[in-house]
Amino acid sequence: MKMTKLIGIAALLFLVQYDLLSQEGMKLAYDVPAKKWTEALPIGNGNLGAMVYGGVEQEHIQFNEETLWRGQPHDYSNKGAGNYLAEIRQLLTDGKQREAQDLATKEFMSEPLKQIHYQPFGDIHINFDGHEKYSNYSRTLDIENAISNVSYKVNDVAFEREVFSSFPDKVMVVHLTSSKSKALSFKIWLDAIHEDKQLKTSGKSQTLEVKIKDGVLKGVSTIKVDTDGIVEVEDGKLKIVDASKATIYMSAATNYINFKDVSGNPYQQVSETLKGIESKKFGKIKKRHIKDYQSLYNRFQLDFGDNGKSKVTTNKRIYDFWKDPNDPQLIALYVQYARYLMIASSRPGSKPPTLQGLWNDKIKPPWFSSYTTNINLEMNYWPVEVTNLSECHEPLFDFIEDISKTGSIVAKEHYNAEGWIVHHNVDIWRGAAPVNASNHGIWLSGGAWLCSHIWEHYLFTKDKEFLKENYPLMRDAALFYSQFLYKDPNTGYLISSPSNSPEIGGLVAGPTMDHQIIRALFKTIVEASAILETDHDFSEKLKTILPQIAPNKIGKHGQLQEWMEDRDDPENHHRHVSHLWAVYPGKGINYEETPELMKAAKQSLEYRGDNGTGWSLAWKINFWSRFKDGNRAYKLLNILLSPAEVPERKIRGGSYPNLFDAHPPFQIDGNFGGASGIVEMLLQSHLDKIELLPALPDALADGTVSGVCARGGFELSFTWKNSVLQEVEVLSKSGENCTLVYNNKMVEFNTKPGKKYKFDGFLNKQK
Ligand code: FUC
Repeated sequence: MKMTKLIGIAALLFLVQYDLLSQEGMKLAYDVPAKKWTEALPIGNGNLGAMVYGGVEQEHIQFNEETLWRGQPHDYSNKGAGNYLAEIRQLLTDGKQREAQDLATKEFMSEPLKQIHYQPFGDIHINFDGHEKYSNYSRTLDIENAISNVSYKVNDVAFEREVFSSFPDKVMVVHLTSSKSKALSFKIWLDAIHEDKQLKTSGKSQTLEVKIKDGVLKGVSTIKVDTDGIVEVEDGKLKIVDASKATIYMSAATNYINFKDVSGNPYQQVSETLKGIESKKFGKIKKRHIKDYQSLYNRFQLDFGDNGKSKVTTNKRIYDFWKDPNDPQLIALYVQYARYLMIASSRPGSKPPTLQGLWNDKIKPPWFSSYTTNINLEMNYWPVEVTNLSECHEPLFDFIEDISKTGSIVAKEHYNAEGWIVHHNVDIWRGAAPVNASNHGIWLSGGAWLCSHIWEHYLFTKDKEFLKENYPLMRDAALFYSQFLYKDPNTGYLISSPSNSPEIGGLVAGPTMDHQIIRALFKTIVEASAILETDHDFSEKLKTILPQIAPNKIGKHGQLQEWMEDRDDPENHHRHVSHLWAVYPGKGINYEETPELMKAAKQSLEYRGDNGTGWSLAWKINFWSRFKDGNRAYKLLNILLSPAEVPERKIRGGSYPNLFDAHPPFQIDGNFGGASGIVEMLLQSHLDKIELLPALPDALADGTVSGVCARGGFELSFTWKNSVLQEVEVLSKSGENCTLVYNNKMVEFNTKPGKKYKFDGFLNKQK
């Protein structure tokens, strides 16, 4: 009898948990239309993205297609640069940094020196005459369904708008309805801020063609209206009258095929895409969109509870969070929003998200809206494996493959080496040579860092086929470094020279970061070649090189040295914290194997301070989580989730009203890095075991997470209350041995693929 009662209570608790997990309120919500771009709401299908303003009389939807850039196929390498490598190194060895930098500026940089910009594509404008007086306005981004909604009333008629970008059907969709028949009338047209543009309007569709200044790319986009009303053409615009519903489908394409080929036919692509949906009704397209989106989104759920603030508009929540960081649902929303942005900007077959993701409205966007590899591009992908979006990692692997080709030319021309290398910036033409200026452009660990993503994907999925397929990319990167590393005449160690510690201290010999990353790559090759039973000799060679690489060192301030020399300035609050790479995302410095270095790394982070640009704050959240200081990590989260545009705050970094990360200006990396830092508070698996709640902040004392992934091919669900673990379930996907750790308790067990294992809060096995 008693037993049945207990089971009943357990079932009830289970249901309560599931109620908690239903994720109501996973929405960004506003009670006014967007005035600025950073108030508008992003949608995307990996390739076609837009920002929806939600205006009442005038709707504005600014859109992008990811392959519209300036420039043309171009190899940025500088033929003969390698002839100066030895001299630059010698000048650095002799302490003549200025001369080394000058010579490198003159002879070693890419041709041309600068890369090119990602471009906005166009704008959809919709005018609704007579809607100037309205009530009941609401604007949301529903991130459970990936739909942006607008609703309001004019007199007694309710108007609704849904906007989404469909991955399965490759179109953007705007669906408009009125509650009263024939009450919906509007004008719709395309436009663009490009000088060279043309419009053609006929029947129920309009086509925009844009040609990019300073480049060979052109873009074509078509809107097509499906409505129960009447469609006319007036003043070059489509005019819809007497409708109760209307759906606008939009397709866009360019002539870009790949970084060497621009022979595509965008007219044909656009018309084929629109033909593909001709026989489908809006309802079906919406259903397919939601199903596709949720097949990724629903895999991971996170609940920290809801103290009622989820009912407040998102812009106000951000403001309130600054003053009182007590809004646990906002933290869960932040993580899910990052996953939403990832699904919207990185799908198989698409390009990786740029510095601004898929979204850019400027002809000259900040930092070209390209790919910066000395932190930003990699940070974009930090949450992807752990939050169960493994497939979204694919565009980065395609990117690595491209860059290994251009990078092999650079390896040869600049370093007389085999293999491949990429420096700190890459554009759509896959430039791999050092750009901009020698003091920060010549940075050497880009290739190795990118390769760590291949390895991480393998560790999370245990997909041996994937490893086999991508191993040559990692091996060729390692081959480059095995030939590039240089025996420092001053210390006898192998060092990376010339290079820099990202954006601090100029061109130098032997920045700590490079050595950490190169060491990690070599260790990966040793492990991967053993798993794949290949490349024995190369692996043996790397084993002999590894101990010769300059080690991490502790300096006179108790800090981890950023350079070979003990010259760190404790007053330097620079945004980059590159020498802590081995703490996160690397694992070479950790409490178990290298406690002294961990202490020094923590000291370095203390010196750097708590402020920073958006991505810098996000990185620090991950660091403090690895240092197992959840409350400190939460303090950084408080800064990241505070309003970016309140002058009296006097702090850079924060969030815009649409929850986009502010560098400032907008840069998407902080959204992704912030999300990964939050998950890192709950679970860490970098040391061959799964540690639960390793850095739980007091502010997140109660919660449930499900579908969170760990290295070794595991998926976990667990619950905690009053900061104490209650129960855990582990799904083994590949049958590896599993080690769980919580609060100084450890349990090890064998697993079978597809089986689940349950434990109570003391890690006692449950049936
Ligand atoms: C690096 C950073 C900047 C910015 C830029 C895109 O150069 O130092 O802060 O994020 O990338």
